[in-house]
Amino acid sequence: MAFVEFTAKEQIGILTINRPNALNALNDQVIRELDQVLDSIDVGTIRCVIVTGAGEKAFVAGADIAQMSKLTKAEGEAFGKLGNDVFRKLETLPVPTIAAVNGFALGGGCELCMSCDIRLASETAVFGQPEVGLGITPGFGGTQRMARLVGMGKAKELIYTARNIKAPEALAIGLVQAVYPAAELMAEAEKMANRIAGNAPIAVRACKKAINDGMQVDIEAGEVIEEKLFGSCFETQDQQNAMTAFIEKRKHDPFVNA
Ligand code: DAK
Repeated sequence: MAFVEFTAKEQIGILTINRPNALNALNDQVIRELDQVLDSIDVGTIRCVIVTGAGEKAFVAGADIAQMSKLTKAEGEAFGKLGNDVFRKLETLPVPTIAAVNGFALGGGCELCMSCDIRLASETAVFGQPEVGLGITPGFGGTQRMARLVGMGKAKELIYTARNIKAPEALAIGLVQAVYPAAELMAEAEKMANRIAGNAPIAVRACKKAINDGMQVDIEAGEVIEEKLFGSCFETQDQQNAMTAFIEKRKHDPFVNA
């Protein structure tokens, strides 16, 4: 792959958007490669994926403006659908995802990190949806996910004004969960990923599905989703292993993802 790298570090996957000369901007090739990499992730082995950008300046500085500038209406819709489908695939990847936001996360870059479960930022990170300053709307789910993450009023303020925000403000509004010095970001992301990977993988995946699916429905329907997933855990070796170990006052055996 030219622009998207995936490396496995035991049970952790690190997915890097690797187009640093264009600040990792998303052209259609990058998005198609991202799609292929997501399809190739073996969730039997990989228990958490970290998404980051190559270089020291940017996570992803947006959709590729040079490529977008020439699109027709039909091509624009097709580009939006391509991005939306791939970002939705990322959002619904069975295993948890952590965005390690190491610099500019603008437009499609902000939308990419919002498609991950958890966002950790470097002190140098900058977030924003600058689209209305370019004569377009956010097109890869920004109008939908921003409002869900930070509330409708703050999302509207940021999207209508096209104002960029730095990491401390992103933390204050709940767009990111933690901010670290740039040199420590990946180590902290890996620490969190390893902690997640140490928990029962089927239960972790069920929690992700319960939260994601539950957010789309009313609370009663959400509770039914939770009940079904909760019940399904009682067919797993990992539940037997952990609860038996608790009762026998010993440490459980490593989880086997079964
Ligand atoms: N696209 C293409 N190239 C980009 C880019 C981008 N988004 N961002 C940066 N680059 C390129 C620059 O052109 C430059 O290339 P060369 O001139 O060296 O060849 C290189 O990366 C380095 O950038 P700068 O020289 O500009 O670096 P600076 O440090 O001076 O500035 C910056 C960094 C992040 C402030 C600046 O690059 C910048 O403002 N970039 C654009 C940020 C932006 O506006 N991003 C949002 C793009 S809009 C939709 C689908 C998708 C979307 C919308 C609708 N539908 C189909 C409905 C999404 C839209 C967006 O993401």
